[in-house]
Amino acid sequence: MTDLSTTPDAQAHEEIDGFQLVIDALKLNGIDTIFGLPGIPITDLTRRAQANHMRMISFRHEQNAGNAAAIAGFMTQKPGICLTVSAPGFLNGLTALANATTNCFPMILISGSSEREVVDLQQGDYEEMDQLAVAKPLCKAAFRVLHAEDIGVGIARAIRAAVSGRPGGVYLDLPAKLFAQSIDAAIGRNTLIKVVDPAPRQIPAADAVTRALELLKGAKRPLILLGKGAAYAQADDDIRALVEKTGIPYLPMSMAKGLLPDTHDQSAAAARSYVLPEADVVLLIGARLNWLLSHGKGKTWGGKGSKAWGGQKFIQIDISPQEADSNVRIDAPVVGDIGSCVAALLAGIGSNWSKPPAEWLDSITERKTRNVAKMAETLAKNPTPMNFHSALNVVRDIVKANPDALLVNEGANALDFTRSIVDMYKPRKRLDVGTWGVMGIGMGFCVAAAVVSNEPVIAIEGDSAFGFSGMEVETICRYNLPVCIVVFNNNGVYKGTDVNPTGGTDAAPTTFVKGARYDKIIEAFGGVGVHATTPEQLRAAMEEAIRSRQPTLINAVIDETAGTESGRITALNPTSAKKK
Ligand code: ADP
Ligand code: TZD
Repeated sequence: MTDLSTTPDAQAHEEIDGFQLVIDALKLNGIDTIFGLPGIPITDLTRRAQANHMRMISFRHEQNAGNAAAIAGFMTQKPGICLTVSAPGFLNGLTALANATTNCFPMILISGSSEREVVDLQQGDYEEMDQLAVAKPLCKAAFRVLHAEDIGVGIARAIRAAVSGRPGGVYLDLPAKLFAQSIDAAIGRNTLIKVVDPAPRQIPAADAVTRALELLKGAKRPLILLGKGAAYAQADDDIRALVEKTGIPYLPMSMAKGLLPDTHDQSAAAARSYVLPEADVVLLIGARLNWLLSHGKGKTWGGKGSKAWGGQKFIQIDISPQEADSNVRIDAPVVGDIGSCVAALLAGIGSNWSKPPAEWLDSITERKTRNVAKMAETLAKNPTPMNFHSALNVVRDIVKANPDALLVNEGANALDFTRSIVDMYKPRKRLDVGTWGVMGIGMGFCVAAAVVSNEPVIAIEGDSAFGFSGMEVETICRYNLPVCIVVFNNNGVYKGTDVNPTGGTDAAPTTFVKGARYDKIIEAFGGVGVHATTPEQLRAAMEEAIRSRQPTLINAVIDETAGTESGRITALNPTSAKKK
């Protein structure tokens, strides 16, 4: 009998499986990193990704891997990839996918899933769940691939959906059986797609640009608002040129800080509560008029009642044509990608644009000077115990001395004070809780920030906030990432002073173990733990962490009476309307 395997034909026949096609499809599209957590059915996919020289960053909980993928997407404009197992792993990753979609970050959640026939008949498979149906309402698009030949199309569609138009989260369902399918290698490779122009430019209409310029030209008290869409767009030079050529004061939203250095003359951040109600024409660049901007109306904007329009005219640059008029009338929507829109405005502005009236600029400068002086006074105090201000005065100096470092930030007071006290100097360096104000992004963002940028990462974390992703300290140590975590430890959520009103032994719902030593957690994994009770100790520890690039966790003890309920958004906290 002839041994067929030795015939020339059989030797030439090479097969490729689903695992390899997934990896090849991602690599073909310039995706070189996966954030995930192994298990059935994707364990071999994680191994083979690493064997194929992808960076496979393995986490302790999928939500953190998902948050890492999302912020990698924000930083790079390429979809961040999160890889999970079925049902519970998928659900753990789903929060991050929904959060990415809400924040307009491009991300693809790839989850293995159980056997379709069993799932669809609800016969009780291992980790059975109709994941595609669950994901659909929570992301921008969701796809499933059943055949190895379709992997190329599946990945291509997922990439396009994530990064084109308004970026967002995409779910890709890959059933267990797909990975083991083998097809002819040449045929298989031919099915892969290198996506051409995944996020095509969207040029704004000329009349929309003219309308916007007319409105801006007539303004007496113009204001520019930069949102995280502007940071994402990577049109940094043109945005700066637009601000500087027009001479219009600007306000950066949280993650747009650093797009122009916060110390820029035209920054009106220190006079925010003055410029919002006083402005007559507001140019929004990649910022939505959602709750973070008080919906563009009400008292913040000079309106008489809580929902009354303040009289501002709005120009809104956004890639989503549906965004305009979501909260108040937009007089000049400019729909397109920010790079193209800002370039078109710049071209229309020409060289003889008159700067805003001096009266407007002078009154802003006056408020700024006053507020900055007041803040400097507060920052100079050195109370015992340390409070948010004296600790953040240190962080402010460290970030100033290390402008390339990334700053991850979550908490309530720890978030609000950091945002207003710590100046940023470069674009896309500040990564925070975003549109939802979600806790738990901390360590996932730190891992991605370090992996993507290779720059030092500083995390300023409320003690409650840190708890949501704290176990990833092990991940940070395992990959030896240059991350310096500072836990602002005030013994609880918002502060640590609540007591159980019944006098019972259970702790109050907002409090934690007093005097907890978060620094010990990182020591368990070989990192550097520091217990800091003074600004001097905090400064020395942060300087050393940045110098050494060693994973470091500083337990910064903050006065437990400092801070307010929900930080700056106390007003959103419902309390009983019932008269006491
Ligand atoms: P912030 O929270 O900083 O105010 P938002 O997340 O509310 O910012 O708004 C970001 C906006 O930017 C979204 O409406 C999104 O559609 C838009 N956007 C994101 N990327 C681009 C881009 N490349 N071009 C134009 N608009 C964009
Ligand atoms: N759960 C999730 C996922 N997100 C949330 N935002 C909350 C709960 C509610 N929440 C906030 O909005 S801030 C916060 C919680 C629990 C923590 C505040 O305490 P902290 O910070 O210790 O992190 P401060 O500095 O002590 O205020």
